[in-house]
Amino acid sequence: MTRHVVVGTAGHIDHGKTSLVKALTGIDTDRLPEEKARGITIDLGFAFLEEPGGLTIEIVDVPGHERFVKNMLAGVGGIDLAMLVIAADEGVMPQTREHLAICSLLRIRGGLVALTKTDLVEPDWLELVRDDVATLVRATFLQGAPIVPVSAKTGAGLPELRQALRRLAESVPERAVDQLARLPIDRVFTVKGFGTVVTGTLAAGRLAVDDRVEVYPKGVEAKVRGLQTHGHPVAEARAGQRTAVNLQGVERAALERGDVLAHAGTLVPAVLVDGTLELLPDAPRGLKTRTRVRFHAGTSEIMARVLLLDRAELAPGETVFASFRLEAPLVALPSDRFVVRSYSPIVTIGGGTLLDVDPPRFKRKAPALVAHLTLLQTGGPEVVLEEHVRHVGAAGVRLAALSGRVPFGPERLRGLLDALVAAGRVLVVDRDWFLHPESGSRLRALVVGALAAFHRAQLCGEAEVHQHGCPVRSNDDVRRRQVAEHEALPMEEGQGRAQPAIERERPRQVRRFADPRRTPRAPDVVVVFAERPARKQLHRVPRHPLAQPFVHDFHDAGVIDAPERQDLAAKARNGALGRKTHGLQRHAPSRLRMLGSVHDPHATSAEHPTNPIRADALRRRNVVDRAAA
Ligand SMILES: Nc1nc2c(ncn2[C@@H]2O[C@H](COP(=O)(O)OP(=O)(O)OP(=O)(O)O)[C@@H](O)[C@H]2O)c(=O)[nH]1
Ligand SMILES: [Mg+2]
Repeated sequence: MTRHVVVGTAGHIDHGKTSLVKALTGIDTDRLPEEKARGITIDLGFAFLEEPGGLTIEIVDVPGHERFVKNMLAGVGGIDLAMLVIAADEGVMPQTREHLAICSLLRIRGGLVALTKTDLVEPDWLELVRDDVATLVRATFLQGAPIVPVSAKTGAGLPELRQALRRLAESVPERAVDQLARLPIDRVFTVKGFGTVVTGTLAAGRLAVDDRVEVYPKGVEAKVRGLQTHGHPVAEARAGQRTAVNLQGVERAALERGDVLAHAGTLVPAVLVDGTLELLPDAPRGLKTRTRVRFHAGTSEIMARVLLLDRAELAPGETVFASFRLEAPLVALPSDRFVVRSYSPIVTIGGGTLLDVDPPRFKRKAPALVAHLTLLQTGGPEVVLEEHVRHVGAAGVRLAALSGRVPFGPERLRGLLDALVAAGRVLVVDRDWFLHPESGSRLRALVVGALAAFHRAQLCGEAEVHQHGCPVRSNDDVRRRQVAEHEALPMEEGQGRAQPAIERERPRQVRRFADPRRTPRAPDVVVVFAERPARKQLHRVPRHPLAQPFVHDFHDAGVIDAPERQDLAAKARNGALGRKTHGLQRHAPSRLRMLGSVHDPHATSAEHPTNPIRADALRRRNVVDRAAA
């Protein structure tokens, strides 16, 4: 059995972190010529210790200089344990505190303090510093942790330090390999004859040679040509391992630190994330809503605006729910920790836990959002999952979209979904498309309403119909009969899903939910009508399976699901698609008409800025909303 535990150094500049790592492992982690010349660490360095019993202690050496805290953050994002290095002659200094605060915010589970340079001080001075350190770490994750006096120069205390590290490492629970594989990239370079190589600590899951991978958020796909750990080729890398990945089919220039390597199509880049936010008790001032901050998660640093959900200002020491509007896409999963630094001066002010990544857009002040986040924060896995499905409303959610938004791996997700479906708490629309039962019944009523209104309008006069560009029906009797039958028909039990009776006259509601001019937000479902020549086209359009009964009744109406279009919109936002492929634009408007769009009144998602079906666009394309006409 092999195990990998990652230890990160932390501490003020020149306190002897790099020297200590070298004394422990024999590896000089300062690689850059500039680091050698200046005698300081600028960027991350990596070393390792091999212990008996298959335990490998991976060490990430970070810079102590206050200007390079950004690099330090990229290094400690993936560590299990912290080794806080404090020089005995200088004692506690500013970055000692800042690094300790960062490790606390990241919820590093444990570690130790190495009191270095003991060769420079008298024993009674050492005792004073020891007391100081004990005070410093009181009420932090290092309270009661070993404080080990060492000297990198004389080697005194090194065996004790190594033993303490091993003991701590053995107590670290193993990382989950059944979760989505994720490698936050910390270095990118090229190797002659091999091409592009990225390195990082594999945060979760496993990665194997020949895997199809994707570099997020850029959406660059590649193949794993080779894997190395500690300079040795391996067939598979597991969570916790320092891993170098040789990628086939991607240019070095396309990648950078902060990107995330994972299997293709598994993660969701987000420009909006929700979570908890705690402001450090010693933050210089309160944090006002809409303040611009630096948001650090994994190896990435992204500018963001904080939106406090239930107040205008957060006082030091307080914790709230907050949203972050990011200026570049973030690739993270719920339950990831993050750190927030102020824009200027650049100091660490707080951090928190992600609860929802890429959430459906809410009316921002809705208390529903706080209730939703509370559920995500406190609920068990089943509750969290049901909440995600319920929360998207009538649009439903695809498995692929879910897997990037929940903190459990794909197999667990499948199992939980199966259990929820069996318990009737989630409906399967399609094999991998899910809907909450509450939304299901609302949706059915709304679609029936929109279609019934349309067909009623069809009967009200050929002239008007013609004027609005709808096809003239040759056989009114047939239509009338169809409509009458449809309206009289109590819906049958279809494939295990209860069908409610048809909604009768609800003109106001139909108008409200079907008129895109009044509801600029993206519809949850679009009801379309296909002229005969477009029938084939309609079949190629993803159609909402819940619409099947109506399609059978009317032969010519179908329902396009909005999630498909929103996926496309999301891709377009990330530059992966041209504008032309946006939803309905692909289909000749003269052949495929939108006759209604259905908004779920209970869904809390608010206006969708990338909604491709805007009222003016509809008018320009002469697509008439018949249900509203
Ligand atoms: N006497 C003595 N000097 C030490 C010891 N450890 C480190 N030093 C010296 O302290 C200086 C700084 O050591 P580094 O290991 O580079 O310190 P660092 O914490 O890595 O510094 P940054 O990475 O720049 O934050 C060097 O000149 C080392 O030789 C020690 O145990 N005893
Ligand atoms: Mg150093």
